[in-house]
Amino acid sequence: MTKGMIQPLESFRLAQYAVPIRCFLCDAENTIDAELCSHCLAPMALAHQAADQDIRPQMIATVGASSAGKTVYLGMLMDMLSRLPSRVRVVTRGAFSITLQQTTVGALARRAFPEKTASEPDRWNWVHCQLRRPDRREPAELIMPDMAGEAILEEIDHPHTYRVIGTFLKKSAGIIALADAISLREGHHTHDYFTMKLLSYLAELDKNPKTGWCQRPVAVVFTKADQCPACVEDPVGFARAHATGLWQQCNERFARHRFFATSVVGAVGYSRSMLDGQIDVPLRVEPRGVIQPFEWLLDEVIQQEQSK
Ligand SMILES: Nc1nc2c(ncn2[C@@H]2O[C@H](COP(=O)(O)OP(=O)(O)OP(=O)(O)O)[C@@H](O)[C@H]2O)c(=O)[nH]1
Ligand SMILES: [Mg+2]
Ligand SMILES: [Zn+2]
Repeated sequence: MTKGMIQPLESFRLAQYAVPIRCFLCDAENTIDAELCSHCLAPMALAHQAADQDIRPQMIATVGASSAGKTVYLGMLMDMLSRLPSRVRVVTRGAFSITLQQTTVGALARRAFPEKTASEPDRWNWVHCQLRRPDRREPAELIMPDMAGEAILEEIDHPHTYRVIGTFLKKSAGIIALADAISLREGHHTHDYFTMKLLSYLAELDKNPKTGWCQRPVAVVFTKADQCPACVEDPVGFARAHATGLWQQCNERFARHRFFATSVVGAVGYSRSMLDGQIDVPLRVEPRGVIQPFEWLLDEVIQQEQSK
């Protein structure tokens, strides 16, 4: 026998679905309880958080081929920024903004590198934070995702495959382009070609001579500098010698660019596993040149914003 019961309809709840929430990135309309944008898969939390702020967040893209070191760099950057209150005070927006830092630092503490980022945008970590610096009155509000290198390449080669990447790159105020210094020094050009493709893509994406990519700041960062001291001593000379195409493209197309070198670990050992073959083991966490590219880019972005 089925027991009779009263089920309230609560049809007033439907009213809130009549008011759409626009995605912060692509402006598509979504329902109030959507976690990810149905059009581009960006987290809808960004739209909710941005709606509560007076300052419009700036977007900064960290890009590079797969294994360039994006996850390790971004995770360490956020960790360092959160520990330097005399230089900058960071307030993260939303609990999800801490996951990247937590995953990276957690892995390094276990003497491992974080896992390769999944290609699916719904599995990426996004950071939304506010930065206050003692020398600046106005805080900066930033959004930075940790995208997968393979997905970025796919979008560059076949635009609109990953709408979230295309839209994000179009709207970004500046870019940190990472390239693996060890691989460049050894004459492998994957990272050189990737960055050249990316810069060509950006230059075509927004050609406006005043607000387009030709005027936006580009920080080219050589990663894994612990294994490549030459790129620390002279990053421009290293670019000219080992990434000539990239160096030329920066000089010809991007008025505001600078070369940097960075490393997160001090030394790397190797172990062998039956399943994965050779595995890199970080022996010492010894960050160098992590904050400088970011600080330069932030200053440039703020300057650009003020000149509008
Ligand atoms: N020697 C050295 N190796 C590093 C450093 N940072 C990263 N690596 C190596 O580079 C690998 C890739 O780093 P990730 O940060 O995962 O690379 P990614 O750019 O996020 O790659 P995708 O997620 O595939 O796009 C790591 O597993 C390490 O082996 C560093 O500072 N020094
Ligand atoms: Mg990654
Ligand atoms: Zn969207």
